[in-house]
Amino acid sequence: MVRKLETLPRTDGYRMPAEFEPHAGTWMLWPERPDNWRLGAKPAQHAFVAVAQAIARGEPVTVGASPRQFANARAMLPPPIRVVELSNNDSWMRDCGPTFVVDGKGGVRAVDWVFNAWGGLEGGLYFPWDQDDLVASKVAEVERVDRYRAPIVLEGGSIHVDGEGTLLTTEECLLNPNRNPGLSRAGIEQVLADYLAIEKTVWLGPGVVDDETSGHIDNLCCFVRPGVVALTWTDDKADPQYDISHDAFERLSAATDARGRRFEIHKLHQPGPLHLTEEESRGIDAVEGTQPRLAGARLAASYVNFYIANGVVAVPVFDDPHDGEAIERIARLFPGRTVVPVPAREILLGGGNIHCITQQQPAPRGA
Ligand code: KQY
Repeated sequence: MVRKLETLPRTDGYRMPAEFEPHAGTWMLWPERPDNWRLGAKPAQHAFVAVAQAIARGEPVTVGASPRQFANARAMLPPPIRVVELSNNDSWMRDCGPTFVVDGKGGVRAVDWVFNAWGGLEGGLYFPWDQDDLVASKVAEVERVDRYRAPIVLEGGSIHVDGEGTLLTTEECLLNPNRNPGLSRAGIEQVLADYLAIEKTVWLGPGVVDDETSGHIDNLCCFVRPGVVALTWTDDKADPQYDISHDAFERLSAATDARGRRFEIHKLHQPGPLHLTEEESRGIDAVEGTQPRLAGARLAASYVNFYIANGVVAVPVFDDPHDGEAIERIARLFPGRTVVPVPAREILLGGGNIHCITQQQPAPRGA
């Protein structure tokens, strides 16, 4: 029986492991909505297949697809990738999927956050989002893991942890009134402590320019290992990203983590800036209630949105002059893993990237 638990993960001995710890597998969702993905989502579907294939080099991958798209997803994805029917409103498993926690004694459980499509009726990206909000509980059922329903709105892309008690996030997102208007900074830190066993939250300010998630941390800065982070960067003073990245650098330089370490910060120069083309914009359906995608809009492109899997790092690339340097730097940061560059512009056009469409399920630890 899969239980919905009323206790707290931390008091039950559970913590959120880091992404770079061993995985049992990766969960994804299949893109289809034509008001977010151009040309009926066909180019995005090919990009998602490439991401799934890159990750499957190192661990099992499961892709959830709606009843309408199940047969197509099954046909397009290689046989080793498991496809399960899973209703959804869109394909951002990082944000609507579960955050898994482990107890070091072989136990794995799921934290199921409230999801409101990045802001609900005040700046959210679509309505309804009811099927997305059920995804975490359905994944927990499929995996037979007990689940905690957390009392706050939170997307997985808005947090990164080092597995040793430190959490990175942004004020732009977690303090945004369209997420948890009744909760103070201290109140949010308490929930992160209770549900993920976090001892120290490190707050950065705004996220990447024009990131429609309200500045998710997973596009700005991530852990490479405890005490070591990668930060998106630009040296162009005329770019609004310049002040954002420099502010993040200063905050990180002044901070210590839960173990008292100072951060080693590695800069990854951003691509572009990249913008939506006229042709790309024309391929996206206009729908009332969904944010329009206008030609010329800046895309929130960042190499930091990579995904760390067993033996593999899947890195978004954009056919951009900065791709090569980003791949080299990330390869140096992960000496024990193969860096797999994945052409990711089609994912970026939907508003996120590789990290946003994946969710790790940790391997049971200490079993
Ligand atoms: O980047 C993400 N974590 C999600 C982006 C959602 C975009 C919805 N159109």
